[in-house]
Amino acid sequence: MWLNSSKIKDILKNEVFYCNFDEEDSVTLRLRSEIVNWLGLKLTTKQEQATIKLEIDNKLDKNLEAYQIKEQQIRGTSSKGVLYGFYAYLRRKLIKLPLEETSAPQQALRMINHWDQVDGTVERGYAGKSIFFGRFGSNDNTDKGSFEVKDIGTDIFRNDFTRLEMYGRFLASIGINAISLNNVNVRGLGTSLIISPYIEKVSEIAKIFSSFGIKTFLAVNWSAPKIIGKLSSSDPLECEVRLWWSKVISHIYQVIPDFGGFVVKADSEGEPGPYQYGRNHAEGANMLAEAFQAYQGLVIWRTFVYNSQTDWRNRKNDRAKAAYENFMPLDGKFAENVILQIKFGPIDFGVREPLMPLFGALKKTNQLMEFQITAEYLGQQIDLNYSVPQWLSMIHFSNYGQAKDTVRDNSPVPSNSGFVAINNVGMDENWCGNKLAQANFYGFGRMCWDNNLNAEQILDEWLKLTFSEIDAITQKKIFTILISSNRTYELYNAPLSVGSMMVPHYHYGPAVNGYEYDRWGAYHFADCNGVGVDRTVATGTGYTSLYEPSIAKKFESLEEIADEDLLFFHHVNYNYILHNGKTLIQTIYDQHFEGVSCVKNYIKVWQSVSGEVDEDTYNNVAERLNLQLCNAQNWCDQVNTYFYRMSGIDDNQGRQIYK
Ligand code: GCV
Repeated sequence: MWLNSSKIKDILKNEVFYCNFDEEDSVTLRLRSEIVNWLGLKLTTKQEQATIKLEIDNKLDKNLEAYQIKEQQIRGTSSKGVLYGFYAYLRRKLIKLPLEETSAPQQALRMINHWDQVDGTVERGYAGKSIFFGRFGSNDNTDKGSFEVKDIGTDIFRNDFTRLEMYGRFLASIGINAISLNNVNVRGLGTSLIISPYIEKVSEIAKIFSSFGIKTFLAVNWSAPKIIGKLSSSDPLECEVRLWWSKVISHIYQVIPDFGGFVVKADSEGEPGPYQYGRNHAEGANMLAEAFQAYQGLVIWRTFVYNSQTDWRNRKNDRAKAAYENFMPLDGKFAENVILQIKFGPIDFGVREPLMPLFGALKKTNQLMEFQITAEYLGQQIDLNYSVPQWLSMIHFSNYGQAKDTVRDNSPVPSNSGFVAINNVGMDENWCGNKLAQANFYGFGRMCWDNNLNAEQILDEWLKLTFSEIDAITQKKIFTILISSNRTYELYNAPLSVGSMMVPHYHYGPAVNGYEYDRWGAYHFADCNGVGVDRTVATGTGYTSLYEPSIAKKFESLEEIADEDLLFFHHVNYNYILHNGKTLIQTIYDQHFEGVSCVKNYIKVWQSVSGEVDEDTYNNVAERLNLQLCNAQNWCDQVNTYFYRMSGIDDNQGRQIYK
């Protein structure tokens, strides 16, 4: 990963650190341990012997997480600020930037979610087994497409605290300050993580993260009162249900005094929720919030609520509208310690989706914007996909103001707002399955801290830190591949934002009609004349009206909409001429052939770095690039053949389409 301790040790071997902390807490102890134990460097108690001084200065900034680096001095508003300053200092040293920086995070909550399950599997995980759960030593990737959790009957925790300490360090070094450990689909034994004897074990993990300035959260099953409390109901307005939750929460705080709170997926994809009792989501969330109030705990409530029993026959049904329709009427009704966790797009982390219209529209509700680092729909860490450019385009999209600001400014308690992402790590040797997928993990943290960094800067930093031993030309080659990889993936995937043409459930590889007649609400409506989802007010589902009028007008109008957003909003004929001057069908063909040729080019470029990067990395990426080429070719062939058969229109360049 990006923190090479032997390299850092080498650069700093002549330095002597001095820590001036009036009060010691777990973070200051961690800082000392990072210097002495992790890096093996010198720490003195005598100021005059020091060459680098670490100190807390509570007047430094309004923001408690801020830091300042000035030559050989690292100051923070709090111990957490010093910790962030310390890692920033290492970063600047490693990539040879001037030792001058004053910085504070732009998003208050910078959170990682895990979809890890107590049997050691990871839902949508592509880097081996869970780092938290499962038996020690088991290192195979069990993602075979079945997400049933099996009770394993013995200790459900992996107890690999060395790895967790490393993980805490990676997280803190990019500014992450909150983490949830378990899958939001909380099943089987996972439901009991919030009670003894499991919560005591969670506390051991939480202690490690606390020392890195990170609060631990757990995902909960809404029906826990029935399932583990053995009550007859989980109705949020029932006294005995409220009492049950408050007892559970009070016990959690006895065991983990700085526990962060709960993450809740309710009434979503078969998970239980307040709708079962005729209650709305504010009533559900506020009931938990009340129990958390005394402890400053948070309820992070997901808005991924849609009808997963959609009737595909009715073209007015529109899953894209679901979160807005469920949550917009509740704006202002949530307690101050409730935060809505909202996916960045209206469907599900597709390679091209517009910004979810709740951003900018919600004015009185705390918000977190949700991203997916684990590449479920983006090539599953087999295909290269540096996704930071896509994420940045979301946070800078303006619907009543840029999303990065509206998330904070429209949250009544700005400290209860920010960004969150499902991470891509597991027990694999290089943490992410594909070494180059580490760039997304790094990039997410950096984007949360500084919203104004661009994708190139972040990638450049990551490359310089991770591949410090290789020359600038080789670094540039890897840079060129990665910076274009999100666009390349888009080129050979479902065309022009229409989405959802992948193998159902598994979500890797093409299946053009895989979801077309299914219940999940993700359709492309291709016929012999054209393709795309009509979401206009004039003739379609009316989804465009959910945006600010000027944006709505752009999406509604064929003249104004950008080509790449076209099929998300409009159903158009194959002969329709796009802004690029070509017909829709020709654009589909061209993009798919181009996508394949980009991957072929990546393979050539990668071959040219052989001998420059270490052998493990070389082989790891080479193997995956070959798989990516098969995938890209498969997408190209299936999509082009499908649309040729639908339209009967030839490619104007006579390339191979299987007829
Ligand atoms: C954890 C998608 C994924 C599911 C995931 C869900 C969610 O539907 O395919 O695996 O469930 O999103 O975000 O809750």
